[in-house]
Amino acid sequence: MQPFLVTMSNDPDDESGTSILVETRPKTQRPPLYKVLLLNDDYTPMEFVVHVLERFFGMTHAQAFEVMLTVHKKGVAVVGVFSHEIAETKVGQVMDFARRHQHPLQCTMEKEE
Ligand code: TYC
Repeated sequence: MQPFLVTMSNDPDDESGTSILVETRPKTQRPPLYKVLLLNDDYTPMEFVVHVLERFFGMTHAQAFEVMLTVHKKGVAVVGVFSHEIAETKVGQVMDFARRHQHPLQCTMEKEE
């Protein structure tokens, strides 16, 4: 909605004096959200990926297995949508965990829309 003009006069044609613009909608916008993506590779064991999805994304074993299979078949899947800070943390946790276990698993983030 358009901001509207408020003047000190009751006459709508009175262009004298001071007026203010009244905002009809707050200017604040929602912070952008980020998709966290898990990428397929040929070497990371399926059980390891399932464990990652349970551990860092709060999925049940059944959910984690289903998402892991989607990544395995399609090459990539969105495993969660978060604020920038949380998405960065999740990506870091997955990448650290995979590296510590010497698996090439890749996790990235991408701005939504
Ligand atoms: N493609 C892997 C395999 O056959 C399994 C896998 C699934 C790896 C998902 C990564 O993000 C991944 N062992």
